[in-house]
Amino acid sequence: MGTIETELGIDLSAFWMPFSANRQFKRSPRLLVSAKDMHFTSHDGRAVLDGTAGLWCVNAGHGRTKIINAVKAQLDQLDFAPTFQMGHPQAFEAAQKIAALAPSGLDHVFFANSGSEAVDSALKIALAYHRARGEGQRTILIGRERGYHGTGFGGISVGGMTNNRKTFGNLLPRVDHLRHTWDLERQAYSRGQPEWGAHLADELEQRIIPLHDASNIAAVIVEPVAGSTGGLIPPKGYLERLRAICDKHGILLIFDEVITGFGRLGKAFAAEYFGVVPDLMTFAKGVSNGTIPMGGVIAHKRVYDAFMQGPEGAIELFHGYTYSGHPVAAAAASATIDLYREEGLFERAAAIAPYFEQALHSLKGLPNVIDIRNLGLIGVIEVDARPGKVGARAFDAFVDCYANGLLVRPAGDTLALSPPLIVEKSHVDQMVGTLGAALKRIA
Ligand code: PXG
Repeated sequence: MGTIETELGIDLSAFWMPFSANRQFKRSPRLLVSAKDMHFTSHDGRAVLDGTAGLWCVNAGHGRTKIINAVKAQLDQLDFAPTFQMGHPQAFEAAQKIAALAPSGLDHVFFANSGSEAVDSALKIALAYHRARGEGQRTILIGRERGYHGTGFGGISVGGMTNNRKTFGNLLPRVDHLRHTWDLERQAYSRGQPEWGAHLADELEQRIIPLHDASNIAAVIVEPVAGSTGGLIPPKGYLERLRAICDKHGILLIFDEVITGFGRLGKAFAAEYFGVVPDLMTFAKGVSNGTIPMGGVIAHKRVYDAFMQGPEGAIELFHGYTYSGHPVAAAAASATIDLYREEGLFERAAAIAPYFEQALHSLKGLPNVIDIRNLGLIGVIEVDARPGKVGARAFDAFVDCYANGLLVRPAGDTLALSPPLIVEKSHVDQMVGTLGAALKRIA
């Protein structure tokens, strides 16, 4: 194996980086070596404003003492304990706190270690739920175009990102997709939820159900706001309609709240923000402020109760992970949720969201910008693709921003901003200023 040296004296060759252009990166690395509050420090000693909360996860900002101390104390107290037919206090405590944040009725928390595991867990719970109720023929899963549900086989099957699907051959059978909800012509530069598009939910009842028959469909899974494929904001009334159609036909509705959970929209969950309560909800990322991997599924009481049948000594759900409810992750989650509450961070996000919206939309008219969309502390700038080079323009803008002290997240030809909820107006000004200058420079 060849070695790739950096100024830091670190060999970069062994790490096969996820979702990355490995060769390009290793020729021109961007290493982050420390972080505090709103900033990273780069390997060449520069402060880099974190415009993306890491990967949408560091919602309370970096290096938060309360969480760090909880993790340290937990490691001293109990480093690991099984949760299969055993238990430890931290998992129960974290589950209580998470359930308390969720809309009423979503009362039971199943732990995984990532968003991808959370999604696969939710899909399996949906299938097992119908079986437990004597409707085992309900096995069809409905996702949506441009959905991202992580990288497990379940997640990429219900997901609708071409690049995640095309390479791997075997996807889950018996999956179908709703169309996505973005329409440049009718929605461009919408502030918050677009007015147009609620009727797109009717496709479930007008095309999908007539094709497969409702009695065969287990669940519909959507991100309330599609994050990774460029911040697609649900049209007004769309999620409500999906909920109504699912109810009418006995289909479970799953919200993938891996990005929208824990304050991103200024409420604990998007379900609360939109006033639409799903049957199952996934979470990850912000649950532990990105410190220790954790994810999971919050199940409605009626879903959980359907499993709690039969002999009491029987295992109700044959599913779980060695690290489900890991004590250190659970301690991190408990401390994180306490911190969100003590500092009123969800309310803070809601309070600064209008300023963020105003600032983002000031970028309208810059070279190649074709759309700007936002909700809560999610902001997305869409640029026109360079002919024959999809994604190149956004990637160049990302590199330019990084060189100028700002981390943004490119995805296709979009640039996403999703700052920690502690963001101040001055940070918003810096983000928009740096991004605007980058868009001009790389035009
Ligand atoms: N569901 C959703 C909605 C997500 O956004 C996952 C599941 C998978 O989570 P894990 O923890 O397995 O990665 C995600 C992950 C980006 C970006 O830049 C988004 C994610 C991950 C990495 C980058 O948009 N979302």
